[in-house]
Formats: sequence, structure tokens, C-alpha cells
Amino acid sequence: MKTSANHLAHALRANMRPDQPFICGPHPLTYGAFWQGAERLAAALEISPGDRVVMQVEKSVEALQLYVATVLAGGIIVPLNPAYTRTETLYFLEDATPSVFVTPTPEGWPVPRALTLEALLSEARSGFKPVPRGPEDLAAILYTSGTTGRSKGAMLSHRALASNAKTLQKAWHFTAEDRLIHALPVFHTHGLFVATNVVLMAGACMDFMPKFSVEAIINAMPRATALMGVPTFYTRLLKAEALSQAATNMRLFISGSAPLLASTHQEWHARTGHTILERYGMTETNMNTSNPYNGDRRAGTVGLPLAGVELRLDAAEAEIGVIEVRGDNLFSGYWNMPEKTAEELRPDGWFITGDLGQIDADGYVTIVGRGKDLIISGGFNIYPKEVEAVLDAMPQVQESAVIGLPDKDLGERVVAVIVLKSETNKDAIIESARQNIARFKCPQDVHFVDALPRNTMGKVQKNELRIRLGNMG
Ligand code: MCA
Ligand code: AMP
Repeated sequence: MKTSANHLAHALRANMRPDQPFICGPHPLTYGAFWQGAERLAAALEISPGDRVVMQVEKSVEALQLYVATVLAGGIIVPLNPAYTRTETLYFLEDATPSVFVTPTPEGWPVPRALTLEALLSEARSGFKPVPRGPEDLAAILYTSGTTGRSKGAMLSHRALASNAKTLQKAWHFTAEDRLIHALPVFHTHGLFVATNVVLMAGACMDFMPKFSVEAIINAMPRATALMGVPTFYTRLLKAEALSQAATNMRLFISGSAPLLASTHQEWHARTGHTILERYGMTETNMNTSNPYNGDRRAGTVGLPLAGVELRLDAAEAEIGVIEVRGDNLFSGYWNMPEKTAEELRPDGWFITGDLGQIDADGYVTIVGRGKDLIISGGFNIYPKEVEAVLDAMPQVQESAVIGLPDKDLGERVVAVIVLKSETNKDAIIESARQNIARFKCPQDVHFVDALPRNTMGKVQKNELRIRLGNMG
């Protein structure tokens, strides 16, 4: 490849045919129109190479164009969940110091330029030339919550994104004949990189849905070939009577972002004849492992390391240990946090995931738990520490412990256990939390106790709480 190219854009455009649809369904858009629109938007950004562009917008094709436009302009895209509160958003803006912030509410933010997506689109113009960027230049920063408080911005290079998209396209046999049902949000790795980049790279098309809907997906399946989702997608789809019929001509169902129960895997097979392909990744690493396209897709496992990804445990074979990974798929460190980077990314390139795994004799990896205190609810990650800080700041709360309890729909749900210092009730606690943190992080249930169980070191015993409250159903 020419060194003067824009590495990621060049890779994503390699197989596209301008007259073929990128977006299919009721509002189709060709590849030619998509890329041309992105170039016009790149001109409107008026940024310099390395500048950050924060986008906090509802899911839309224009949001995808903004991502691609930022890459073309040599910038760094920083997508944020629109569900974040103003306080949460302020933290990200102060940390990322973007040149441009695209938001539906542009007033009063401490950034040089805040505007709506509509306003930016109205400034789109032709004559833009893609800015050359090399493999190690950054293309994106995605924030991932920190176990010790502050969210960390994972810096993702052109190399990491392009190489992982290529690996996945090959591993999952995506071609221009594919039609992917895209019902994921586009502010996380799964919806933005795994789904969108793989489709772009293959020159395939996607049924781009504004959000998850059982009905819309069932209706789309007869014309589609593939679906990517979090386990909650699959448990909800299993409730639809029309599933078996609708899924007949699909080629591939992929699950990730949270553990897929073996029972869901088996029920899906019984109902549709298809075997869900489960894979495992992280914001910092993109995708690490996948069950095979051809071969045994084993329920309860996340499959084998992907091509170009090395994986090891910090334990002897057959034992449980923390998973470490190395490869071109890895991030380049945490934005503005060299000490955090040094704690998790070894000098020889191995990244410490914090996930506890086991590898069987055939090389299949099973995630058996997490070394980190993390709740995954419907595919969204919630760090208890962040929720506890919000609860502990309430005047009626003495102390709190936040845990995840099993949930049939979301996999885990957020539950708060609170010791009070003055009278209040569950609803007031939940309402107060909602003022500070995004709704998906707020406790769905609150239990009041006289004291939190602690070990001899004074550490709260969350396992004990999980057993106690889990048994209460
Ligand atoms: C929505 N709500 C939730 C969640 N989603 N609460 C807890 N956990 C959730 N996951 C709340 C809303 O705040 C709202 O609260 C109420 O539920 C209804 O909102 P709605 O949007 O209608 O919910 P939904 O459509 O039923 O959403 C459920 C969902 C969604 C479809 C499972 O959460 C989703 O799209 N999840 C995918 C997340 C994802 O893409 N993760 C990938 C991360 P209220 O009523 O109080 O207002 S990337 C990653 O993890 C790695 C790298 C990887 O390997 O992929
Ligand atoms: P994130 O913070 O969004 O990068 O989430 C990454 C975390 O999601 C990983 O460290 C795992 O704990 C979890 N995860 C992703 N895929 C899977 C999977 N297939 N099974 C179990 N956990 C998963």
C-alpha cells in the first residue's frame, strides 16, 4: 500500500463497489453515496490530524459517516453513549479535549466547537482529499469504565481497527453477498467496529435498525444472511413464535460482549437449526477469540484465538488464570494515563485482560469469571465502584455495595445493598442515582441492611451478598 494513503479508510474501501448498496432496507444508500457523503462531511469538520471529534448522537447512517469522515480527516473519533448525564459527558470532554463536539444540545460545553449533526451536515462540501495516516496513527478513543474510578480512554490505531476487521471478515466468511442485521448501538466496539467495519471491508450491506426490536429483526431475517448481537438479543428473539420460520435462510448468528448461556445456545439450535457462534473481545483488544466458522462451535466457550492473536493464561495449563493477549488487534494505551497503561499492558506487548479463563486440550477458551469487579447488563459494562461513589455521596447513605445478580433478560442486573444513616426509601435512592449516572447503570433494586459483610481485612464480601440476595430470588 502507498504510504501516502489513509491506512484505515484505504483498508475499509478496498472491496467496495460504488453502485452497490451499503445500507439496504427502506432507505437504501450505495457505497458511492456513503463515502462521498463522508468526504463532504470531512471537509466540514475543519480539523487537523490528531484532533479529537466527540460524537454523542442517536444511531443513524449520518453518525457512521461522521466516524468515517473523522478518519478521512486524520482525526480521532470519540463516540459517547447518548444516555450519559451532563456530568458524565463533561468528564469525557475534559479528558479528550476535542476540537469538535457533535451533540443534539450544543449549548454551554467547554469545547471550541459544539454543534448538532444537522448543523455539521449543512456545512458539508466537496473538494476534500483524505489525509494520509499510517498504521500507528490513532483513529479512535473509546472510553471504558475503570475499576478504580475514572473512565479510561482506550486509544485505537488505524492498524488495530483495520487488522481486526480483516481478520473477522475472513474468519466469519463475510462477502459482498452478505446482508447483516445491525441492531446494536454505534458508540461501542461491537456495533461500530465489529459490525460496521466488517461489512465495509467485505463490501456487504446492512439492514441498519435504529435500535433492537424483536419484531423488526424477525421481519428482516428472511432477506438477511447474518446477525450480530449481545446475548439479550438471542434470549428475547427466542420468545418470538415466528423465529424458526424466519431464521431458515440465515447463514450466521454471532454473539458477544457478555457470556451466552449454554442453555440459550442449545435452545437456539433446537428452534432454528443454527449454532450460534460466540466470540470474545474487549474495547482495548478488539476481538480475541472466536468459535470456528467451519467446525465445532462449543456452547459455553468463546472458541479459539483468532488468526494473529496470541493468548495465554497467567497459570499452568488446565488451570484457571487471568487471560493475557497479544497481537495487532491491541490498543496503543490509555489516553493521558501512562501509569494505567503500564499496569495493564506489559512492555513485551501482552495485555492483561482481567478476565479469568481456562483453555482445554483442543485450545478452546472458556471465560470462567472476572478478576475485575464488573457487571455486564444487556452487554453494557457497569463498574460497581462508580455506582457506589454516587450512592455513598447521598446524605442518607452510610455506605453501599453494588453487585450484579443473575437476570433472565439482561444476564445480570444492578442491585445496591445499602447501610443507611437516616431514613429514606428505594425509590428516592434510585431517583437520586438517575440524576448523576446513565440509567443503565442505576440500581434496579435496593436492599437495606444493618451492616455490610466484611472479611478480616475489612473488605466487603460481595460473594456473600450475591449468595444471600441471589437466594432471595
Ligand atoms: C437499556 N436499559 C438498560 C439496558 N439497556 N438497563 C440495564 N442494562 C441495559 N443493557 C434501560 C434504559 O435505560 C431504560 O430505562 C429501559 O432499560 C428501556 O430502554 P430501552 O432502550 O428501550 O431498552 P432496550 O431496547 O430493551 O435495550 C436493551 C438492549 C440494549 C437491546 C439489550 O441494552 C442494547 O442494545 N445492548 C447492547 C449493548 C452493546 O452494544 N454492548 C457492546 C459493548 P428507563 O426505563 O429507566 O428509562 S462492546 C463490548 O462489550 C466488547 C468490546 C465486545 O466484546 O463486544
Ligand atoms: P468492554 O468494557 O465493553 O470492553 O467489555 C469487555 C468485557 O466484556 C470483557 O473483558 C469480558 O469480561 C466481557 N466479554 C466480552 N465478550 C464476552 C463473551 N463472549 N463471554 C464473556 N464475556 C465477554
